[in-house]
Amino acid sequence: MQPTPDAHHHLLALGWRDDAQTLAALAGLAAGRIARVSAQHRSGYIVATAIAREFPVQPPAAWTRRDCAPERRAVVGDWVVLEPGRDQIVALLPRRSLLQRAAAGESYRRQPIAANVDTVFVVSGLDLDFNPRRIERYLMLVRACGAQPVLVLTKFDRHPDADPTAALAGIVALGVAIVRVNAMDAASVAVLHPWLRPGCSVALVGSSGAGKSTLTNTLLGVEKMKTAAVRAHDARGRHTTTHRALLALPQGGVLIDSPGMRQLKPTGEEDLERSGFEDIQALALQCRFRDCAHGAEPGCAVRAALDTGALDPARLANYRKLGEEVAAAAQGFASKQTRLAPARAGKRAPATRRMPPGH
Ligand SMILES: Nc1nc2c(ncn2[C@@H]2O[C@H](COP(=O)(O)OP(=O)(O)OP(=O)(O)O)[C@@H](O)[C@H]2O)c(=O)[nH]1
Ligand SMILES: [Mg+2]
Ligand SMILES: [Zn+2]
Repeated sequence: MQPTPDAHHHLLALGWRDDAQTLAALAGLAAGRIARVSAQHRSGYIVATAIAREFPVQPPAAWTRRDCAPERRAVVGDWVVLEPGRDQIVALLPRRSLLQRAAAGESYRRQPIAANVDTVFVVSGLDLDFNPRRIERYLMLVRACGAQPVLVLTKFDRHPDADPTAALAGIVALGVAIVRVNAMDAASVAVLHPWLRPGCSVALVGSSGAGKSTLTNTLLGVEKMKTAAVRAHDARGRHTTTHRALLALPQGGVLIDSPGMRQLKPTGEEDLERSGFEDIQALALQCRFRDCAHGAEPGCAVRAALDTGALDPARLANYRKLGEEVAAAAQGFASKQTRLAPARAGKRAPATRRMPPGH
């Protein structure tokens, strides 16, 4: 069964995609039973459907169990199926992408950030927030989920002479779109409209104070999200946004605003071949020895690029550091799986009524 044209139109406004997978999921379901998660709270979710504005719903009991993997629960951006006539989620629809990081600490837990996003705006101020190494880290996580990264550099009005192309040479070479904007000015942020067409979902990530909510409000045309000035001496934000929120834009497309991130750890699932360091990988292929460690070996193309200034040593160091973090995380998750496996097969963890933290 296809949704009625009107319901279909509303689903599109919520970012619905007519690919074969989602259409198959729709088969036999009334449009009112398909909902998109727009917010997550301790006590449950807020969803929107094609026929109703936002309302709260409860997760299935299975999601509230302690041993339920975080990626099996819905996050903002997920499409879910509701039980007819009840404010209850019964199922999670297949995702086309899941942006995630590892939770802070040594627990090796994945922390989903947003589901079904096509594009991620990596938002960074051109002020003291600007940090190419952190931007590289964001790019790696965005590319790992298959979404397209766009680097949005805010506060261009305050730093009109800032030209980050040299500092971001490696990223520029990858063909990642980089835009400089005044996030408070609608004309300036209009450059982002191509990524915000109907059916497109865009998540905003970046440190606190980068201007994610300011940008969200300007694109929405209303002051929906709270914003706050950054600290004068170091341009740090005050963690003004505390919950992720999915907002439908008047011209189509949806935005997911999120709290500023303090720490961005890889999950171990990142593909280093596609992590945004292809320039270094291409150089390494030209080294005389296939297992070149780019140390004292003769014929090392990576070292030659460092010598001519074509490659920034800080970028190379970050590539190595991130590679080590990905490997350590992959190992950590794997050994946790082996530790958990016998326990899982045995008795079930007790059910808890509250949603565990994860937003
Ligand atoms: N002049 C200027 N100010 C900006 C720009 N973008 C953001 N700001 C200001 O920067 C401050 C922080 O902006 P927010 O939008 O609250 O930042 P955020 O990224 O949402 O921060 P968190 O919610 O804490 O993660 C506010 O005072 C904004 O007015 C910009 O492009 N130009
Ligand atoms: Mg904010
Ligand atoms: Zn080498």
